[in-house]
Amino acid sequence: MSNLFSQLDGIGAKALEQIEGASDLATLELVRVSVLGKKGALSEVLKGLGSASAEDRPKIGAAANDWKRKIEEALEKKKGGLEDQALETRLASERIDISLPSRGLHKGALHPITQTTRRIIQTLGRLGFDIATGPEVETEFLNFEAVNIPKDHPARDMQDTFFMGPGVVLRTHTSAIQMRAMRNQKWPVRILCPGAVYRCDSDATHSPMFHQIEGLWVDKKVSMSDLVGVLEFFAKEMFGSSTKIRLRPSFFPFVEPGAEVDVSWGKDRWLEVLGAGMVHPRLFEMAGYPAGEAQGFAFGMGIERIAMLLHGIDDLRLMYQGDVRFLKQF
Ligand code: FA5
Repeated sequence: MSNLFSQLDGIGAKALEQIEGASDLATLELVRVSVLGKKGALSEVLKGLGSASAEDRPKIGAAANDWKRKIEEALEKKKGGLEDQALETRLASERIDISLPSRGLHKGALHPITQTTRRIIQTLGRLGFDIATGPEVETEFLNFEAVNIPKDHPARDMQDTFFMGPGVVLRTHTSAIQMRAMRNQKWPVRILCPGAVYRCDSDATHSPMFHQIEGLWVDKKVSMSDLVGVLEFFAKEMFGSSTKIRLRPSFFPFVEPGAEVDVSWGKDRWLEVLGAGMVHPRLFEMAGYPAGEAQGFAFGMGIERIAMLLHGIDDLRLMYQGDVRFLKQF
């Protein structure tokens, strides 16, 4: 009997042992090539087949095939095991902990000034006010003369003006919109005029560009007590139902009488929030309303001022710096 049988058995047994001991897929592949490859141990043995007897040859061939099948099966089985193991390891290292808090979406939000403007408009809108707007670059006439601030009037100093050219200014208050609206529409009028205004002014509570909202109510019979009623409603809606208001006599050329209006803040503090008064007859004249027939009140407030009060912001410049840490809080 040819010793090829014992050689085959030796190769086969050794291969099975190596397969069993392989610790990874690369090692396993080396074993496969060294045994079953073209120049592998099995092929080498079969090269000696010519010297075997005619009777042994088919038996050796069958034994070789037998070993080949066994080795292939062992390789397959081991490969499956190693692959499962590799997958386990990968899954363990890449595992997603779904209980961790998410990173969250970066949601945009409205700027506090926009939020405050909308809230003011919503609140007063419930009393039937419409919205009126006007240009930021305004005629000196509508910004000043038409609202009773003549050329050399000292009130012009109160609103240090940016001039754009002869007779053209950046509007210094939303009262300019009020005047435009009165000239463009018949009375009765009940409007809110929001917008940006400009003054040469800059510190923690003053900005060269800020926002105002003007209220104007003109009808046949409108009195100071209507103004107080509207402002009381506004203050309670904005700052809480126990809020009180206080009017202090003040001067604005476009109203007579005029007042500065404070809201109660905490126990015994008062904070100024707006200017107001009964529309000066001169403005009705400028608007072309029939003499002596129309009555009205107007008020104007700084929106930044209201936003600062609502949110406890102590420096108005924060609102223009675009700092996300600040803006995120609204
Ligand atoms: C006016 O501008 C009047 N037109 C308001 C008015 C309208 C009175 C209608 C009567 C009738 P004043 O200059 O006080 O008034 O400004 C009104 C508000 O704007 C102030 O109370 C303040 O809150 C705000 N304000 C004024 N200047 C600045 C500034 N530089 N920066 C930020 N807010 C300001």
